[in-house]
Amino acid sequence: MISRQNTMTPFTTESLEKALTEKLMLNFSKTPDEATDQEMMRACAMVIRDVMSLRLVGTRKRTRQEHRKQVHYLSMEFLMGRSLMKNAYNLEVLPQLREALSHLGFKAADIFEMEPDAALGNGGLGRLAACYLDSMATLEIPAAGYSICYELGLFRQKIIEGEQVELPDHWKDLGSAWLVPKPEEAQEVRFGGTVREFWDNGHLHTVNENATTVLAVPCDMVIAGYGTEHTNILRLWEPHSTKPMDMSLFSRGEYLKAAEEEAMADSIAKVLYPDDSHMEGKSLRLKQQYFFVSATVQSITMKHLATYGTLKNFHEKNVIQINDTHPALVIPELMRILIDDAGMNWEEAWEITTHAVAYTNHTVLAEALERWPQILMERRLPRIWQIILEISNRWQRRVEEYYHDPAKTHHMAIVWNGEVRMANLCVAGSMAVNGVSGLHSEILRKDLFRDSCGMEPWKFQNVTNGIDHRRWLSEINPGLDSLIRDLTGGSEYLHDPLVLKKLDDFAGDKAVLERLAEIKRENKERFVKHAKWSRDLALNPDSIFDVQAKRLHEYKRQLLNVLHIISLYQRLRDDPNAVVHPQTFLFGAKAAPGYVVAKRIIHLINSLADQISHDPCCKDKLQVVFLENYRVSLAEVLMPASEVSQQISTAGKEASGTGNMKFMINGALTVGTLDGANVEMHDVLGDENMFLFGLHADEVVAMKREGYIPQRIYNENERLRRAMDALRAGFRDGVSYDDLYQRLLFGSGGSPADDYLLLADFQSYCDAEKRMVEAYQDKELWNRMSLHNIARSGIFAADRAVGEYADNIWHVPHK
Ligand code: 26V
Repeated sequence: MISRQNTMTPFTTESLEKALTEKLMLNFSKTPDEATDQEMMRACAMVIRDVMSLRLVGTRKRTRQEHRKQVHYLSMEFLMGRSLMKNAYNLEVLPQLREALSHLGFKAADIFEMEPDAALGNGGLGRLAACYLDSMATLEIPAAGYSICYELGLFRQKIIEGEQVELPDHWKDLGSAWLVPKPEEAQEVRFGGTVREFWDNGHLHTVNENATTVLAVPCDMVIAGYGTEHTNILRLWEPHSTKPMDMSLFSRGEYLKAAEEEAMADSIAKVLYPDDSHMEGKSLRLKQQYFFVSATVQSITMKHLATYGTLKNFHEKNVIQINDTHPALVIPELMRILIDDAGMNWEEAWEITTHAVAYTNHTVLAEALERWPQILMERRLPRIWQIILEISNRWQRRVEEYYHDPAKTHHMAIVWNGEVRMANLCVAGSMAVNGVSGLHSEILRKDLFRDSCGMEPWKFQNVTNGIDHRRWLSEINPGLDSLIRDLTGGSEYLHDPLVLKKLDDFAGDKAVLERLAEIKRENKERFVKHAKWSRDLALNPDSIFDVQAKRLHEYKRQLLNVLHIISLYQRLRDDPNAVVHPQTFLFGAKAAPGYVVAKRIIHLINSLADQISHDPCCKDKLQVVFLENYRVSLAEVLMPASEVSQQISTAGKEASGTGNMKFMINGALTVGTLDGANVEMHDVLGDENMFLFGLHADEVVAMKREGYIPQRIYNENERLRRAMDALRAGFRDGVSYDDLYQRLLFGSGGSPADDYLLLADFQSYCDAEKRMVEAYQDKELWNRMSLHNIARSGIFAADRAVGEYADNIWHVPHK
């Protein structure tokens, strides 16, 4: 353990006012009176950034002087969201900033609202990376994140006539205030060309000739820890063309090459791939991966060489954590540098690589596992392909010698049938492989990687995901934060989230439970206002806020939620005078633009919302709302206002989930299956503090094995049948959802009938929802359950998760 550094508050309200005024003058030639909200937002970013930059110098110096081991976290995605409030919070100047802004005639909330989300990610995997950056800095681990500086972030979603329309997200126009370009640290990345080998002085040399070169320029985003001066960076690589612009002087060959390089540089970081569901062998995505991986490994090895003069101890001073297989090319790229540039032999290079790289798996869905066509690798990355093939051959020999079983050789193969299987490459080339929840890690050991685990069991670990509890509780839910401080005697929980457990002691304290209910009520009202202001939605704060917010994917089963709502609606139609507790079902979800079924489900939710809102029998009883453009900044107002959290994936499919944790820490109760981290939530909460339903993971497997026939359930369950029949008939907008009906009953597009077992879990789900509504009638019971949820959410803090990575995988000290 390292002792905590003393931090000095970098600003008083007065000094902050002065700094902001100066920034406005120097950068925009404006006084505070003349400046727009936008200019003020940028001035704030610059002032805060200056403090963090200064601290970065100190951190870097200490890391170098003390020869500390460094963590390099590689991810194609970092879903950062907004940074201004977060950074001010971490520097502990948020109150001063609010006050200074108010003195200068601005409203802090309006200024924060000006900042665009940096949406450089799709969903859970990208947001996890962002939360971990915060914890790594807070735990004083010398670390850096690496990714691509995409020109366009994840698309903006508009709903037009019920359907999703994707619009470009030009986040950099205003979001670049946080980026510091470092042209002097640029790296060259080579694509294509041919590999030539030659002997010199008894050594075999390999050179990549006639390659297309792209310059990678780092743009660094400074990451401040909370309550520490320790500061890290997120390094986003930006592609540039290497050739000078004077084309007229070039011979024809060079001219064409220059044009090609320019085109490549222009395209490579244009856009984040908005698909997190289906692997596609797109050449541009492979280029993106190699671009940021190669630039990163070159930059890390170069710095290591500058400090130590050798790469022989690289693995002792560096660890490279890869976020899913997307950065898997680090393995052959590091091998290339060690062999081709540093002159090592294969065995030595392999020893170093396999002691430097660690791999986290984030999905077991076959269609999302990366497999690249061999031909693409051969053409685009000829030297890397040679190295992958050699890794594959050596690995295969080891497997054959160990198992003598062709089935296992096949299962564990890296290059097979004209494809490169990236997950197997990662397992072979890493020192550690981890899943992201207990159940998921067990599935990796027993199923996806069973044979690798049989051969190298020591590699396989679990690190259950965690969330940045400072952002997802303290920063966004000030009411709850202050209750926690009152009950736990201070702000200790910010550094030690397990302190939240103390809240359990107040389970019998009516005043506390009532205060908790008031806080939720205020947050609901805040959300109602926000929805009115931003979308002109009219929500009823007296209703239960029942929320499913996550990417749209069939395995997450938004459609199961919809079927249940349809059935509630049908009951109201049958008996318009029924006394029911008013419920508002809120959905937030983006669908991958090419995922047709997911987009149909979004359309369905909107059709149903429209139907219900036009039916007088639902007034003040039932409402369905689709929240357009769900993103980090919307989640920040939604989570504190939520009462019910829908975590209803088919058991065995959701690796962990992290939204589940954000709802829990804000006091929402979960309706969920025993999947992903829900299992561990249930371990700490018990049956009495959540609403479990549905098949367990092993039962799902057994049911599929025995031949699952959804039609039987349809025929036997009248409630289900009526809800499903409504899909065929459609609603008042006249759109039929017969395609979804057919898909559930008979299968479609090559996928089997009801692949995600919605029908099998339908009744059990309805029962759980009923129990939930009953519990809601008993205010005291509900508030007590809510309190227990908050109290026991501490283990789902990212600080705990990052601490486990540091102890068990990275072997680096931390606070
Ligand atoms: C997958 C793919 C597959 C095809 C190529 C493009 C692409 C891009 C992103 C992804 C991400 C899929 C994996 C993922 O997001 N997993 C989620 O990771 C969360 C953090 O560990 C976890 O909580 C979720 O359960 C898991 O679905």
